[in-house]
Amino acid sequence: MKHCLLIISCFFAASLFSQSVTPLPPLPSKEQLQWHEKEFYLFIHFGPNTFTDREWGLGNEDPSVFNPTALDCEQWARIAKQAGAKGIILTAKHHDGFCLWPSKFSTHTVRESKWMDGKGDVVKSLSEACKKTGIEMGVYISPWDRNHPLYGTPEYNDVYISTMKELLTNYGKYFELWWDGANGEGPNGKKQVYDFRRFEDSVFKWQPQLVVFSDIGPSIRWCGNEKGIINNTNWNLLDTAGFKRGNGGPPTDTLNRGNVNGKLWIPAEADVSIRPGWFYHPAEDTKVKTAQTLFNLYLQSVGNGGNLLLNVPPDRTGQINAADSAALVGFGKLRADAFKTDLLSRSTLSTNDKEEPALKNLIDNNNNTYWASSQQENSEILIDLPRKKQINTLVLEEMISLGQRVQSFTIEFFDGNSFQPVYRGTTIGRKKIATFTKQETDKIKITITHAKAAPVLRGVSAYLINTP
Ligand code: FUL
Repeated sequence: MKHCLLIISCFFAASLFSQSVTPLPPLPSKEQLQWHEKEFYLFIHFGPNTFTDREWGLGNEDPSVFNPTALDCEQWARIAKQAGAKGIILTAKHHDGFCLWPSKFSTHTVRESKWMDGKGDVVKSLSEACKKTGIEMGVYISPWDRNHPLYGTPEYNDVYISTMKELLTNYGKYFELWWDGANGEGPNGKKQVYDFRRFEDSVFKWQPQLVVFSDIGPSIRWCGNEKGIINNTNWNLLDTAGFKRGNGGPPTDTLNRGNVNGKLWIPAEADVSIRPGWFYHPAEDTKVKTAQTLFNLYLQSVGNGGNLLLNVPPDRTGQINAADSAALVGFGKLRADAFKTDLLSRSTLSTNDKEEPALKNLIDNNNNTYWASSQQENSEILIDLPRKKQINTLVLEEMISLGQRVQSFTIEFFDGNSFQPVYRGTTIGRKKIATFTKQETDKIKITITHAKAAPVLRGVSAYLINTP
């Protein structure tokens, strides 16, 4: 028995560690790797704009306009969980400066509102709800503040740091901090010169595990549009030298694709709203994106190796509207159904490279195991299915902890006589969901035609998904 256990553990150790690979920098941090695995989470835009029907509040709104009649953060968290979202990022402070917690550094907060007689705290309620539901929380803290009297002066940078400290040291850990690039005028008509270097040093001091979003990172980047679409070619790498957040940022096309030889690991996040606006507007109740539209956005964001940040703005009751929650839950079900049955299980794998036992790691459903090719170009993976299957989707994953490598690949299906191309792709990264016209086959050939270094993949799977 002891002998048997030893053999089993050697076997696992062998498949886990048999191939030693030299990492190809730049590499993701531990926190970035954890972030990549989240794939999809919600954005919540909520505040005075919810009640005034605006997108950008002016900052001079009477705080009493903020008065949700039945705020229920547990409902947000429950729906998020049901839809398979891994967390919620809340606009704790949007451009109007209104703080959804009773900040000591502002006089424009929930404390000054009529909601719960000024005793409420949305940040606290959401952090409790997320803990209870088992999802993570993040915060959006707008640097642009149209209310604060010091905005536009060097002192405002201190105020902004104190505000962030208050949020980051009183409510537990967040997975993500969101810095918006917008930089308009404050109440005194002046724009702020932000001290982002100090902001960065400060936030990592209080919460070292944070991933920080802005147009150019430091941890994750904007994908260059607010449509939820990341380019088919998507490098997790970016060059930021000489660029600023907001107007001084890299071209949006660069943000959408990354830089093939970028010096820093700064992957793309796709932010998009389930409605036309970011905040709730009653007139948009009939314009909520359908579950199928959301699924297509998932294919174009997560399926291109990035993450999807989907905004779902609560209505004036303080709850997610029925139309939005139905679409969200439908979206969750579409994903679960689409990727339930991997059609490659029990297949036999071979390669034109060395006949590696590690090849089976590609279909072992284990994110920690991988197969490393020894050749940089034209590495082939041949998959023999036990019988013919109809397939219209292949999911490929690189072992990104060792760097992003693949530059181009093809997928071919055997039609009885020869292999015929069904898909030509460029990058893979953390995940590539390659979709194509449904075809039947029992042999698939994947060729990694070009890579920056010999490719290292952690998974391949195949599906027949419902397409509209
Ligand atoms: C933009 C903001 O100006 C919008 O109001 C919204 O918050 C969006 C997510 O980011 O830059």
